[in-house]
Amino acid sequence: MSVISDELVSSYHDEGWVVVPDVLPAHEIAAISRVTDEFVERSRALRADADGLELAAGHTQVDPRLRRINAANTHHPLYRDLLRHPRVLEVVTSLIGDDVRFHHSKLTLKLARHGEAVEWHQDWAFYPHTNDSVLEVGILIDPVEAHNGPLMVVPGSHRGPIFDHHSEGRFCGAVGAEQLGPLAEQGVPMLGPAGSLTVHHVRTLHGAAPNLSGRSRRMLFMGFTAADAWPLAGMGSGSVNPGYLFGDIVSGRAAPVARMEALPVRLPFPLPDTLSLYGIQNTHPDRVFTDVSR
Ligand SMILES: O=C(O)CCC(=O)C(=O)O
Repeated sequence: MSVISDELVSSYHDEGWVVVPDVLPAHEIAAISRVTDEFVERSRALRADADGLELAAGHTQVDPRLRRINAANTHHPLYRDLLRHPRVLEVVTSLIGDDVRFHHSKLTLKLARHGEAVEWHQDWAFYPHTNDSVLEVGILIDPVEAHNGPLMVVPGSHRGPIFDHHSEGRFCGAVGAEQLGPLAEQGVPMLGPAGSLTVHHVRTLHGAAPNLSGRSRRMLFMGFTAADAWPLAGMGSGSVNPGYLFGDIVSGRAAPVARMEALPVRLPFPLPDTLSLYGIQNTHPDRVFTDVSR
């Protein structure tokens, strides 16, 4: 039986997001969970962000607050191997075709009681490509429920405009509350048991409230593009994953041509001087979420 049904494939194309249940078995999730716990243990020794490991405000040796592992695939073979996991790739190829390039990965921990919000944004604002056969997969390491800071999406927004992610001439990687208006209330949470996969389209508007519950919400995100989608400009085109222009084909074949589509594009210039999503978004004066850790 296929990992993703035809109904879910159609739903992804119509709505710009989908949750696929039962993709990874419990023993694989348990192994990912153990490795992730080891990173939290290791972070106790850190006083500041280091080597792609990002710490949240209030981090101490006693109360470690590792919030993100950037370029997770470079940090552990288990994370790396998930890029080519046959069941993950079956989902991805069903949605963007057989020829696929890996774009980036990151693990967000959203630990119990202090997991930070992520402001509403479209990934396309960070890294527009020649076409939008580009998506982000999230592996649920923990069950994601209504109260542990689920990622929310605005259905159908992948067919709409690209919002302005700037304020006062700075790229802030976030859409302000005033610009969002009622859309900020139209987010649908992507919920599911551990081992499920969330998928959102690169143009889908998404964001996440802080995790104020007693349960962590750890997710490993991986971005993939059709092999003929080439980056126009922006973040992640070299700084996050220097090899990806020339390699990282995880399914099928490399495409020596770019497929061009007439799509709305806003460029993330001037590029911010930090790669931290939280750091960039914190510069927006009109944020939607109130975050206890800020
Ligand atoms: O961790 C989350 O809830 C969202 C992360 C996200 O949207 C991003 O890093 O672009």
